[in-house]
Amino acid sequence: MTVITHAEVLVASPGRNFVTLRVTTSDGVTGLGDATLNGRELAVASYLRDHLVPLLIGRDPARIEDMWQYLYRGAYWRRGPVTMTAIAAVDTALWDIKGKVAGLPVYQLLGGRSREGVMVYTHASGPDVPALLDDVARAKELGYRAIRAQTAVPGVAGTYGVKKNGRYEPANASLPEEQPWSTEDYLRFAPSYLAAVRETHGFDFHLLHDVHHRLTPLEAARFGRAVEEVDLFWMEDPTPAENQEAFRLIRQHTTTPVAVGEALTSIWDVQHLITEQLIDYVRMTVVHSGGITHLRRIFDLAALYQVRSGSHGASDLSPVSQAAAVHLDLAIANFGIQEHMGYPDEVADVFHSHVQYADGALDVGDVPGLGVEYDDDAAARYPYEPRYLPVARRLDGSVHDW
Ligand code: CS2
Ligand code: MG
Repeated sequence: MTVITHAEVLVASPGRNFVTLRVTTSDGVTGLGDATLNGRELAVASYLRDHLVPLLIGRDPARIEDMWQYLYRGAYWRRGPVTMTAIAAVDTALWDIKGKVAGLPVYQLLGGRSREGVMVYTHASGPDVPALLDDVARAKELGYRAIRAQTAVPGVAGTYGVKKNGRYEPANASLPEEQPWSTEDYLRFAPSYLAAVRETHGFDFHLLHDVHHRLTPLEAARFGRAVEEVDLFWMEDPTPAENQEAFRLIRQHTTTPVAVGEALTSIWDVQHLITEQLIDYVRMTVVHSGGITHLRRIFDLAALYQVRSGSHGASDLSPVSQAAAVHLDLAIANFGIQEHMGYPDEVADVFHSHVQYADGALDVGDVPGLGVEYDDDAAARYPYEPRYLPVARRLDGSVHDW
């Protein structure tokens, strides 16, 4: 019988930190899984190295569902980003192995293509409205059919989602940067710049906006109403998702579609959001939600309620996650949209991926497995460096949700 003979936890920082699990079988087949948890990378590396890798050795790599149940139920302690990211890494690596053994791309194992390519949204941003409008023009020229628009709130230094020197990388400091926040200023300003995007660039593309957990339920309801005329594809994470009742209140006041999920990790975290139809898009990822196996289960539940997928695809999800997401997006019936933020240039030195962008969509080739290889020699040139996400403080100095 083929068994898992070893599993390595690879930590590298090509422009930003990534944790990768590589599982090897007795037949010499390897599979990759992303295990990156932005700003808490080494916690997952330890969970894998110290607790999961010893459990993998000698097990059958073909039993993906059983492995998921074994690692999830076997931990006794349930859910949470560290556990679910570690399980995701194992799960994704086993799908990669299964594809390579079968000689098929992973999307074929998931039921085959439901579509030609995966519609993506990219980020447009700028320090002020004219710069944002130019960036939207740039994205349109690149063929994107869906664009997320963010700009800095005047007087609020360091607003999330805005590029610096041509790139947006939120985990930018060796200790968390503290950024000011003013909900009042944001609420006054944001609807007007989204309207400016429509005035300048029209309605022939999907416009998205990330609220990044900043509002109270009533503020989010007001915001959703204020932007109804700009026809948002979605408003993302309008409130922190721990309080799920909030979305019922938002729904009562606005028809602006709602997307939630990047900080959630399991089907139980979104169960009521989905079954009570409080959201329109479930925005979880392979890496933080227990892998392909578990995210497929979430998307299938969502399909029963006409909730569509909208996978998180920020630069802190490695190209292994990105490839896994695209395979899943290609296969599921209720695909909505996939985020495509892009990576620092160095990332391609370490991860050789077959995911390709063309005409507003991502696709994978017909390479068996996920279609990503890891370059150890290149990775050795990029050692881990501590990097943290920022922390937000209101103008009176108290901590806010970042
Ligand atoms: C953002 C992310 O892509 C998004 O929608 O919310 O950039 C998020 O801030 C990071 O993934 C956090 O690690
Ligand atoms: Mg977001």
